[in-house]
Amino acid sequence: MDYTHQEILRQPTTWGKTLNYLQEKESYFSQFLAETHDNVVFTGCGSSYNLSLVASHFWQAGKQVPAKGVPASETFLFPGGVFLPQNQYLLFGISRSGETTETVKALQHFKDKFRGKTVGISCEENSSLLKVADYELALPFAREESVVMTQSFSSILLSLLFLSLPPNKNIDNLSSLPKILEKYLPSGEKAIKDLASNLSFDKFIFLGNGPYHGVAWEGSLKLKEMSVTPTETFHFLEFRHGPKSVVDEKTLIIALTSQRAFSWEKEVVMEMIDLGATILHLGKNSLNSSRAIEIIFPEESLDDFSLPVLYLPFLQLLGYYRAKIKGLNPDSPRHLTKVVKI
Ligand code: F1P
Repeated sequence: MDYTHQEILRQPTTWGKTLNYLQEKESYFSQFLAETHDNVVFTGCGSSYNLSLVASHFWQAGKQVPAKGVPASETFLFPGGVFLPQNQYLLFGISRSGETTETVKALQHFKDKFRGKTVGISCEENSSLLKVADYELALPFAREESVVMTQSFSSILLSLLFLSLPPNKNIDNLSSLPKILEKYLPSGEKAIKDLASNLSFDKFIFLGNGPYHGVAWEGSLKLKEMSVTPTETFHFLEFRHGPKSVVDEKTLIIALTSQRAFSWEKEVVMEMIDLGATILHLGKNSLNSSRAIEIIFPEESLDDFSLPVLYLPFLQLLGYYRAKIKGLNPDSPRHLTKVVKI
């Protein structure tokens, strides 16, 4: 078993370690959460940017504070579109390595030009990012050998979910996740491996709304990075406005449905089935269609706060098995390195 696969399957254990870490550090977190700020920005590169998209949705919805996720390069190339000089910010820099040039530069530039405090989140304790930041979240137990982000991504997301907990939720909403993931991984992995082996698909479309949209982008990036497969990502209803023209019998749509908008999302999926698409559906409720391969999580405790992170390991496995069936090495993705330094 190569290390990318091992690290994907190790996520129930790593999530348990993450949740323990978060409870231990809760008083430290309250320090930066108490910093005066009227806006929150999450930033990173690649998978860490996708993470920023998910985190920003939960933060605004949970904390009722304006929040956005932006690529690190935007914060210093087009700062006027990200920050306002008169506002006070909490800027989260996300980087597994803590050495990605753009992300370190994003925090340095912000500290020079704008008002507020910075929080660095990394798996590397002595990294440049954590040295630049005012506050830090270090997750060394989520380190990985894989070039692409797997357990590091889901562990950092779990941490940001914890920090964004709305008043009506507590860590109990997250503490059941390791056991639930452990329960579904074996059957989910088999379904994903079978589907990934179907070489008739030549188009892969990821659909996700709200907090699932950043997860859709991450699943799309995993498939692209590991298996060198062109992919696209949309919000469900956006897919009707033109992009659906590509749908045919060779199209696989990866539908990450929600609880809140399931009826809207199901309508789009059924339309695409009529156009010939096959569906990989991750959700809480079944589509009840023979054209959908489904991994359903019916647990009462799961909702739109906890389901997005639960979908991740299965999306990672799709990229992993697609790479394997194409004779590629997921541990060494084409053209990629673990860190981009410029
Ligand atoms: C960011 C990143 C990854 C990408 C690849 C290269 O790394 O762009 O998102 O998948 O591994 O590095 P980091 O800033 O999170 O260390």
